[in-house]
Order: sequence, then C-alpha cells, then structure tokens
Amino acid sequence: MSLADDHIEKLYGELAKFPGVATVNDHYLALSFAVRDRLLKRWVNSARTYLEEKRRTVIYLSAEYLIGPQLGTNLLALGLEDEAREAMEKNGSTLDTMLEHEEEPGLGNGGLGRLAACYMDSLATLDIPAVGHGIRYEFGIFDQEIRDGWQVEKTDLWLRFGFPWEVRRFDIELAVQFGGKVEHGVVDGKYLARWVPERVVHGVPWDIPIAGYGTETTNFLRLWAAIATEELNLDAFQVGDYTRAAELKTRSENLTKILYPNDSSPAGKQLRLEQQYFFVTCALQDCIRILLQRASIHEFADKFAVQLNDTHPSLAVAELMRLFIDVHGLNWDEAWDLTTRAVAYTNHTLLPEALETWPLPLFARLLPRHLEIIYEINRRFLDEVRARFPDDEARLRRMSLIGEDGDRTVRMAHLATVASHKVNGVAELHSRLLRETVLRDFAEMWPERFTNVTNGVTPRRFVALANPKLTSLITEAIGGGWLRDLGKLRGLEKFADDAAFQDKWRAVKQANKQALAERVRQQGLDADPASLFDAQCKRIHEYKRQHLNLLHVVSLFERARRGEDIGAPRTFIFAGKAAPAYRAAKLIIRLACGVGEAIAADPRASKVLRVLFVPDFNVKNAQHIYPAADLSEQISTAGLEASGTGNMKFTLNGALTIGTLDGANVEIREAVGADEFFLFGLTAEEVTAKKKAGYYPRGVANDDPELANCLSLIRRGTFSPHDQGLFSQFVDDLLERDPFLVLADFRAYVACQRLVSDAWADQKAWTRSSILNSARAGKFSSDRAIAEYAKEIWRV
Ligand code: NBG
Repeated sequence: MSLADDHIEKLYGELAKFPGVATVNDHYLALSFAVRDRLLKRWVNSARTYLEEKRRTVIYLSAEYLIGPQLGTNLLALGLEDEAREAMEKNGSTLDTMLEHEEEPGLGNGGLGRLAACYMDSLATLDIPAVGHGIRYEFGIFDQEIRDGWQVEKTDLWLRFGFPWEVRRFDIELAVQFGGKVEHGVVDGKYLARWVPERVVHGVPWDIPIAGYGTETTNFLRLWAAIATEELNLDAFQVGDYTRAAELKTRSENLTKILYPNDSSPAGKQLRLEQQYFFVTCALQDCIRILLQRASIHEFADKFAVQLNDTHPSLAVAELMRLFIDVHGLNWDEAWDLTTRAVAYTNHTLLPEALETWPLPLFARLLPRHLEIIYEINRRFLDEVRARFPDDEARLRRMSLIGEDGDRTVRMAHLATVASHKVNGVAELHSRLLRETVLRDFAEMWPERFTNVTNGVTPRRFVALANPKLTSLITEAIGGGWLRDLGKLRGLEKFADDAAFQDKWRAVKQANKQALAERVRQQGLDADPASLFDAQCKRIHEYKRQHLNLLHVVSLFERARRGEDIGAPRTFIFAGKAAPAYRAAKLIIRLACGVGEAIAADPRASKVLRVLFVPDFNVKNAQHIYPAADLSEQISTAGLEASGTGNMKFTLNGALTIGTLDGANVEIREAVGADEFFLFGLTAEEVTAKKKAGYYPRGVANDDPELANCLSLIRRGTFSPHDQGLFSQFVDDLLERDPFLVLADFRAYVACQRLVSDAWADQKAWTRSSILNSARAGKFSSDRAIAEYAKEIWRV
C-alpha cells in the first residue's frame, strides 16, 4: 500500500477519524503509525537474522537517551522522505507541519544522553546487534521558558498527545526488589545467601525501534517503566487500608516518573539510586532470560558485551554477581570471570562533584545484598593491591571501593573500574587526564585496561536532517555515500578555493541563517542574518564559561556605545538549560538576557550587536541552530570538558571554532588544521599550575582596566536596572574565587575574538576555512567511534 493510502487507513483504523475532521496531531500520529509498520518489519527481520547468526550482542546501559524527534530520522533511514512529502500534500497537510508538530522524548540532560542516541544510530548503521536499555521517564527534562529574563521550568509532558514510536511488550514483566535483609545458610554443603526484600516493584519494557541508515538493520531501545505489584497492595486492601494500598502503588510508579534534571553532577537522592538499580536489574534479568532460551548461563560473556555509560549503571557489576551466584548457583570465581569479561566502563567527566558516591547507610538500607557483594569484591581487590604494592596503606585507602574520608560511601567509579576489562575516556586529553588524575592508581595497576574512544556524532541527524541544503551541495560535489563513510568529506577540500563552489557554500549558510532568524522572530527575538552568527549552545555551567562569552559581549557593548569600531557586527546566540537548583547558572541566563536588553535599548550598540537567548534548547531546536552558525564557542576551562559533542556538530556544519585546548577541541583543531581554528587560553597544565601557585583574580582585574570596567558595569546593575544589586555577589565571587579562571583567560579571549572579526572581513577566506572545517571533520562521526568500541572493547 502507498504511504498516502496507509496514512488514511491509519486515520480511520487507529484514530477513528476521517480526513475532514483530523487534527494536526491525528495526521502526525497516522503518518507515524504508517511509517512505524514499515520499520517494524525491518526490526523483526533483524531479530531473526541475529538469532541465526548467534553473534555477540552489545548491551548499552544508559540512564539517559536524548533521541530527538523520530519521524524525520525514520523517514530518512527508510528512504521515504519524498513519498511522505507527496502523501501529506495529497492528504491535505504537509510533511513540514508534521515535523514541526512532533514532540521529542527528552529522556536525557545533555551530551551524555545525546551521545547514547548517536551511538544507537551508529550501531544499527554498522549492523551490530545491540539493545540499549534505559528508563522510560514519564516526565523527561523540563521544558524551558524565559520570563523576564529568568528561566522558568515547565513539566515535560512528552506523552500527552501519544508517542507513536514505542511498542509495549506485554509478555515481559520483571520483579525488582528493594530493602529488607539477607539470610545466610548452608544448603547441601553449599553456602547460600537469600535476600528477603521489603518491597517489590515490577519493570515492564517499552521498545523503540532504531533504524540503521543505508542498511536493513533495525535495533531497538528498551525503556523500562515501573508498575506496582498486586501482592503488596492486596495486604493493605484486605485490612481495608485503601489509602495505603494506593500509596504503595503510587510509590512504585513514582520510580520512573521523572528524570533528574542535573547535568554532570549526580542527584544524591534515594530515588535516583532506586532508578539506577531498577533499570540495571531489568536489563540484566532480561539478557539472562533471553540467553537461557538458547544457551546456558556459562555463556553470558560470550553472548553479551555490557557497556556502562558513565557510573549511573555501575550497579550492574554487583547485580550480575548476585544473579550469577544467588539466582543461578555459580561459584564466585566463575561469576567474577563472566562479569569482568562482559563489562566495560566509559567515564564522562573528571569534575570531582560529578563522581558518584552513595552514602553507605542509604546503600545498605536499599540494597543490602549488593553491599555484601561489594564488600567481598573489595576484600579480594584490596588483597590484590596489597600483593602488588606492599606496605602502602595510603594507596589502599585511595583505591578502596568504600570511601572513608568523612561519612562512609560506596565509590561507583571504583566499582566500575575494578570490574571492567576496559575503561575509556571520551577524548584523547580526557582519557590521559583520567589516567593521570582521577583513576591514576588504577591505571598504574592495570595500564592495559585503559583506553580512549573519542566521541562522535551521527551525520544522519546533524547534517542530513538538520541541514538538507548543505547535504545536497556536498552530494552534488563529491557524490553520495559520505553519510555512511564520513571520511569521504575530504573530497570537499579540492573545492575550498573554487570561487563558484564558495558562492554556493555561502548561499547555503546564508539561507540557514535567514531561516533561523525567521524562526526566532516568531519568539520575539531579533537576529540579523547579515551579521556573524556567534553561537554558544549547551547546558549552562560555570565550567563551560558562558559568562566569559558575556564579558566579551559587554566589552563590545562598551566600545559600540562609545562609537568605537567593534569589528564584525555580530548576533550572539545563547541556548541551554540550567539545572533548576543551580543558582549561578540561572543567573548567567539572566545576565545574557539583561545584556541583550541593554544592547537593544542602545541606539549605537543595537546597530552592530544582538544577543539572543533562544529558549528550550533540545534536539529539535538544536537542529535549526547548528546549520546557521558561523562561529562555535567552545570555551570551557581547559581540563574540564571531557569531550563536548556540540563542537563536532557545529564543525560539520561549517562553523569555525573559537576554543580552548579542552576535550575534543584538541582533536578538532588537529583535524581541521591550526590555521582554521581560533585557539586561546590556558592549557590544562597551566590551569593546574596557576591554581597551585595561588590564583588571585582581583589582581587580574586590577591590571586590566577594560575587564575591570566590564565587571563593574555588571556589578552596578547596568544589565539589571530593576534590581541593581542582582549581580553584585556574582561579580564578587569572580573577583574573589573565580574557580574556572574566567578572568585569567579574558584578555586572551578578547584578543582572539579580534582575530575572528578580522578574519570575517575577508569573506572568501572565511568561506574557504568553513569548507575545510566540514571537509576535515569526518573523524567525528559516531560510526568511527562505534567501530572503535566494536573492535577494541566489545570484540563484535
Ligand atoms: C558529559 C561531558 C561532555 C561529553 C559528554 C559525552 C556528563 C557526565 N559528561 O564533555 O561533560 O561530551 O559527557 O561524553 O554528562
């Protein structure tokens, strides 16, 4: 059946509507159901092929997936875009209306969740059998509104109008236990532990198909939701305690209600630990269930490669041991062998506050059996350390799975490291710093265990879907095939100096800028497509230094007000969410908005400068920003951004980068060439040295009148006329502590921005550099990253 006919069928059969009364949402759902049917066929075929081939399956464990809107990506994978366009026109709507209407599942905070989504895309595209396990949060990351310059959080009701891409598996329902106690005994000469839980909830899976591009392979994401168990409620019901019965049900189902809106720092709450254990045990029980249908428990590690996306799923280590020993009767040594052969761990941050630890009493209360197992892992592990490094008590204390400084904690990164056959960071620099700092003792003990896999992003979503004009131009120049083999972009290099090609390249960028300007105009924001689009779009965090960017903007504002030359006219684009409880980050948003208003109100400055804060940065909105940017701001304090992935998305879309030597910036600069990258700022080593030597930010401001003046403008309320003291504490903190060395890097940043302006003046040279940036960014495909994981870590 044609897609057009099928769309009408679904309107009748699934939505009980005829075209005359169908709403936009009806059309969207009907089209999506029609597309989903085609997807499900591929999925079933892939599952069948895998069974026949008996290959090792990758089990990707991640507490977050930011998969973005699904209609466009699925049409692209199925090669159905043109047909869908015609179908919708024939049936009285348009595909663009559908794409604009679609709501995305925001089941992640930022880079970590989006990376998991890019990796699912590449796993399918590379025909690797894989299942991503995660949590079906009923409410994902909050929607952000900006009111009077402040961030306002709105509940993310992504399921409100129906989510057509998921399939509930009614035949699978797994028990998840919490609390209670552990009984020990000997049965038939064999030592046994029995966990008697206090409470049980059930996990049920919802699957989302993930289609490969240019292949028939379709994998799936399995998201677990908690439901209440009958038995527990019944007790209360029988004694007539209906409120308690209802409470228990609510309590169980609360487990997967909401995503913690923190980025790069854990929530430290009981519910978060419950969520982590919940999805990990569901995933592993599910794997074993499937394994036992065709093989024995002894083959676990031959059949599965389990990847831990950060420490959030690191309970998998203790849970696998429990399942192997307590449930399937294996002895410790075999259980440990299977676990360590299966499990590998990716670290995503060096921020000390982001390394997960759990208070021991909480852990003991919630997961008593797991704590016993962790103690035993620790005992054996510390024996090993003692054997390797005799008489080194300090080392034992540093490496222990149990932290003893202050309140006792379980150190999840240590647990993950001890049980993994491979541990990787996400960019060269980050992996090196991981070995030299946070996990140094472990790297000394097991150097062969440590490796690097630099992050990557999917060009299907971030080039083909986000930037169709550029995609056509590239294909016209170098032919097809590059979306599956991004190294082919190198073929563009030979057009970098070609005047006709440059014109086309510039025309594409210009059209994308116009489109973004039009889009944000509807939100009351004013962008000037003739100016340089200077974008910093990512979570708001002090280490990412949006305030360094703003200090530069303030310096330009001052110059423009005085009638001095500011170089290139610019539109500064900020976007990103702040964690609701992160006061400084929210103030940074307020400052960006305040600076924007002050500029708009100034007759001189408003001619050459604009500052926009684009609300609600998510995958969908991001897809409109990357293609329109001329300059990508990657200005974190060196040593603190593990990789960054937005940096890659901007580069692929032809933005030039201004950045520090941090995360993947280092490799981007290497790839595109030092001449095509605006580098500034202290290196990671210099940052460490400066802090060690005693950093004195006030001294920096005293020696730099322009900087001192910018700070003073902010402090005095220039950008908060209705609340003049709003930023005084913020500025004082910078002058007194400045832990992210904003002031230390200010002068170098401003000088580098001057070079950007000078470069912009020569549009031919700028365009050449833009082409070279895209041409040389092929390394940053998630296909390359996944191929490395497959070869070096998973052996699939
Ligand atoms: C983030 C890092 C980013 C990195 C992504 C994906 C966490 C804990 N880490 O630099 O801050 O790009 O992970 O690896 O969210």
